[in-house]
Amino acid sequence: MSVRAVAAVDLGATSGRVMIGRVGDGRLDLELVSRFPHGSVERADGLHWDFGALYENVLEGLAEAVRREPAIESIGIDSWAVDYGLIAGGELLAEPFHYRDERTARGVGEVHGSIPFPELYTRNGLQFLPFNTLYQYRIDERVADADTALLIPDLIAFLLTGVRAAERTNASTTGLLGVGDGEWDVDLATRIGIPTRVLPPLLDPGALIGSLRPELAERIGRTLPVVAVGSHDTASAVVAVPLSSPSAAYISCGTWGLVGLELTEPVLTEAAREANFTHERGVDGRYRFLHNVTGLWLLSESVRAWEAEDGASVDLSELLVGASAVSHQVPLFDANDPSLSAPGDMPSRIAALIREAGAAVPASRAAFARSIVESIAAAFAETVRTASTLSGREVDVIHLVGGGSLNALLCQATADRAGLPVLAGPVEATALGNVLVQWRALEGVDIELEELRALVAATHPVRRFDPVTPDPGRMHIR
Ligand code: LFR
Repeated sequence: MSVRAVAAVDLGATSGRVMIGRVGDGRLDLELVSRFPHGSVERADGLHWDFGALYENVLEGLAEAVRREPAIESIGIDSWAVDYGLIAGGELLAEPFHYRDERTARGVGEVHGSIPFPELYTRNGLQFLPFNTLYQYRIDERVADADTALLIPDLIAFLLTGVRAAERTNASTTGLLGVGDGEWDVDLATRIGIPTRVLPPLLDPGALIGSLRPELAERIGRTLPVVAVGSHDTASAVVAVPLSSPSAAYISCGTWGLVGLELTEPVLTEAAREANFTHERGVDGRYRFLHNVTGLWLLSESVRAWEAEDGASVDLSELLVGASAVSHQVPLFDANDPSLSAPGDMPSRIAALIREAGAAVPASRAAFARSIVESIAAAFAETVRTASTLSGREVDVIHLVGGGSLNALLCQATADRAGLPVLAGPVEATALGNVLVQWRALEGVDIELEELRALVAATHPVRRFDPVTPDPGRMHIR
């Protein structure tokens, strides 16, 4: 076995990255090639992604990756879920909408009018999120003009290769895949008025999508294959969770905290529906049985508001040092309150929730940040307990991966509130998962997910946070 190199494009809600991954001979590492900020842009018809800039950054990053490492053998792309671009005659019809655009509420009403949510859940197994793609398609008039709808990683793969395909892990977040068979639910699409011609052929992670179009091969420097990975970022992240026990829970924590378990069978109970637990498709046909908790979004949006107020930058790590030093009790609020979903003045909205609950709003920014971190941790712990009850698995450890794993205050608070050890890292789980699935495809041999995870565990040591018990201060924070 020798070391092989691949390029991973990993697009989060606030920044994108291109990385070189090197795997083989016991080695698994990443080299950051480029990191670029991106986010929402307000247009006349609502909130969008600046897709043109995003795509340009991806191309530049790939060209730089090949310059640095000419031995790169393939490209894999992952991003946030649910959002899409519409194609007609090979052209992108319009800039993709951002899932935080508030227009989707109408789509929810119309879809549930045709298919009540309990029936929908038995078909697609998906938690209710107002931005699930099927609600967006329902009210997007441009769908009628489109011949294909492609989720963001599939859209980029199409622009790179000319091949239209839907990678299955991300396709499951549309709400239009059957939870049991992982195929398009054509009957469901038809009932809610989505033309089935827009649904492209499905591919599994590891499959070849196509080769770079000649003009892009020239720009990037080589003809390379684009390989399907777990193109939903959370699916890639879960590949690289070094699960240390069959009863381990995971939290993939970036903008969102995706909290749950990996299962081989769905849990389509009424209790799971009521708890709003999802069955997103994982790599190798696993189920990501999880619930979305609002994650670092609450902190990043607060920092953005404070920066606007000060007209100067606010250092998040300094803020967290201050938050860790707060020794008095801080109030908790519901991190998943829908009022916190849209971009905007986050501190005011959080303060309104705290006031509504009859508590005093923290006076300093440090105490305010502590309140946010404790509230996220409380939601994480509660969701782990629910996942355990619903699945019948006695969770014994929590793996926390992604950007949140660097936040020691959050990791400790999660351990304390869950009463379980938290194993933090790797921080770049998503890019590692992307790289590992490409590597496995290149090797062309059967390698179990567990072996991939063993390689992560051997190369990326975790940081352990044991619950500090008893912690009366924390237990009584209300
Ligand atoms: C995380 C994530 C979540 C999805 C949300 C919106 O980046 O992909 O899994 O629910 O973004 O797409």
